[in-house]
Amino acid sequence: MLAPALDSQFVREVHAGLSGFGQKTLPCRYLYDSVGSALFEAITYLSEYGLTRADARILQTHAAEITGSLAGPLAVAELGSGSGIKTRPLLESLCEQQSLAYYPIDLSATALAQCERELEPLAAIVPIEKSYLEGMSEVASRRRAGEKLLVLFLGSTIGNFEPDAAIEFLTELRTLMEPDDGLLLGTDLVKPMDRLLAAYDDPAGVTAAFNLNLLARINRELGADFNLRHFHHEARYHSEAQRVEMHLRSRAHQTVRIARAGLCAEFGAGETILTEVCHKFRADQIAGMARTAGFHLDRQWMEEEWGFAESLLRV
Ligand code: AVJ
Repeated sequence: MLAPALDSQFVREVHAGLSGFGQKTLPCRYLYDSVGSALFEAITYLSEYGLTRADARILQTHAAEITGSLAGPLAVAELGSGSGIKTRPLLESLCEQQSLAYYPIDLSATALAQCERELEPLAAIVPIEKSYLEGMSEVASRRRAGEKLLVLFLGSTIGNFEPDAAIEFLTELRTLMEPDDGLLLGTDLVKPMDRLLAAYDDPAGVTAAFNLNLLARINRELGADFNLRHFHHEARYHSEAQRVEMHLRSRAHQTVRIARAGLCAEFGAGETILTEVCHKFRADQIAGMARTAGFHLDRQWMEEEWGFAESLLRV
């Protein structure tokens, strides 16, 4: 039998999220183990999920303009490095003028390694295997005097935060930046409900597999006995809150044992676990969010076909 290991953060968060009354929930960052990251990568190729391609298209089309608005010696930090493919045009446009330091920050060593392979010759790559804010403190302590910093927060990951938490996060981030530094923030825009639901519940079931893998991961890492066939993926859109929610719905009343968390979690028939929230934005809301967090909106680029905005915020 596996001994409870309540000291690990994963164990603590699974325990907190699945015990007690009220909405059960699991933090969305645990979706991205190696299986989950591969499934997310597959999602980005689905015709129903245009977000990543829209993000990449803006960076591709406007790279010179984006980097041109930050003159002088520059270092680049990226929150959530991913595969690095999207970042390539920005680094290409920057490395023409200077030798460049690039700090990808990610909790996944696999993602960092992939991103290093993808971008190797373009910059001096310093991978940082930490959470976003811890990684950013490290970047702050490593940067050279007189060097400006461009922070990339792409892919609408900011949408995974509750609105208050997003402001809090951006405010924290700003305290780790210096005057004239830039933050390039990618945000998915509000669009018709049917398109959003198709994007988060694709007919091939890739998103369903991505979501269910979270339970498989808990089985693998925490010695749990989730039967994945007893849950199903559900995407909901709340138009007032402007957010998509991903849930895992229990098909029947059941009890699941999570050995390493020392927990037997009970699920009623139809009860759900909330696994991710993805807020969508109106273009005019981004400036307000930036201002509340102590940034100002310098420039904004739109992708109209899917509906995505890239905003350059300045400290
Ligand atoms: C990686 C956070 C941008 O919210 O759209 C994709 C994650 N979840 N399909 C998003 C995701 C389901 C994605 N982000």
